[in-house]
Amino acid sequence: MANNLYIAETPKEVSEAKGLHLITQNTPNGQATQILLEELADSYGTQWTTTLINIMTNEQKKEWFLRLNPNGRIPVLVDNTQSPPFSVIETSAQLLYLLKFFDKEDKFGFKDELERNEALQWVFFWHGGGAPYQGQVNHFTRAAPEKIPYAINRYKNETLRVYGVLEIRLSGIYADGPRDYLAGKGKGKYSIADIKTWPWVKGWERSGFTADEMKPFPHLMKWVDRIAAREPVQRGIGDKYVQK
Ligand SMILES: N[C@@H](CCC(=O)N[C@@H](CS)C(=O)NCC(=O)O)C(=O)O
Repeated sequence: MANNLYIAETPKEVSEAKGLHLITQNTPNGQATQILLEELADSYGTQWTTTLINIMTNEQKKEWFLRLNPNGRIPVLVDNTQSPPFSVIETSAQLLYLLKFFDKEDKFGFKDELERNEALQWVFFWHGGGAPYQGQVNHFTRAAPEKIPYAINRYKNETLRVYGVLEIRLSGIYADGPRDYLAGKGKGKYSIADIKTWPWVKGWERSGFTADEMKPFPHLMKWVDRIAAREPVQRGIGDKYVQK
């Protein structure tokens, strides 16, 4: 198959990248893939290169970008070790791709099929039921040209509701007691389910929620701190991904 992913306008650092290449911006969606790459680097020495773009300039709507992701959104992960190079769109699909090809020991996934499915359940839950709603909170509270109370309340309430779902899960109130992570037996194991969800939930304050509004979610708040303490997580949201 011919390689039609790259054209003359494609930035050279993208078209000439040799291995894994991530095109990202340091947003919650970008951070999910950034964090897993940093985790894989620590566990396996995985290497990749990164292009930072600024979505405010609409770089992601240009043809060179749409060839990599017709959806015109970051992040995009291109695997240039495949022939032809293989582009992966959507954060959750990127996490699954990285698990499949770069996490041979299932450190961030599971060998057991039921645990593996459990991780998928929480990845899908956040991909479809969390991120889009908290994203709308951010839009209507920070970016919208007018403040529309109906929209702000609707998306804030739905985001609080899904925080409540995570709290039920982590508190184990209807199961076997508290757990440390979203998926896995017993107290769970840190996995792509947490990596997908955490970059959004950790931004509760930035999304305009108050400490009072977060009070009903003590297990969720502890989970936020537990994951924040990981060094690769700090790198995955850190300076390296901030455009200078
Ligand atoms: N479902 C997508 C969402 C990606 C997304 O919404 N990216 C945002 C930044 S967080 C973006 O690129 N926005 C710019 C735009 O929509 O033009 C994913 O999980 O990758």
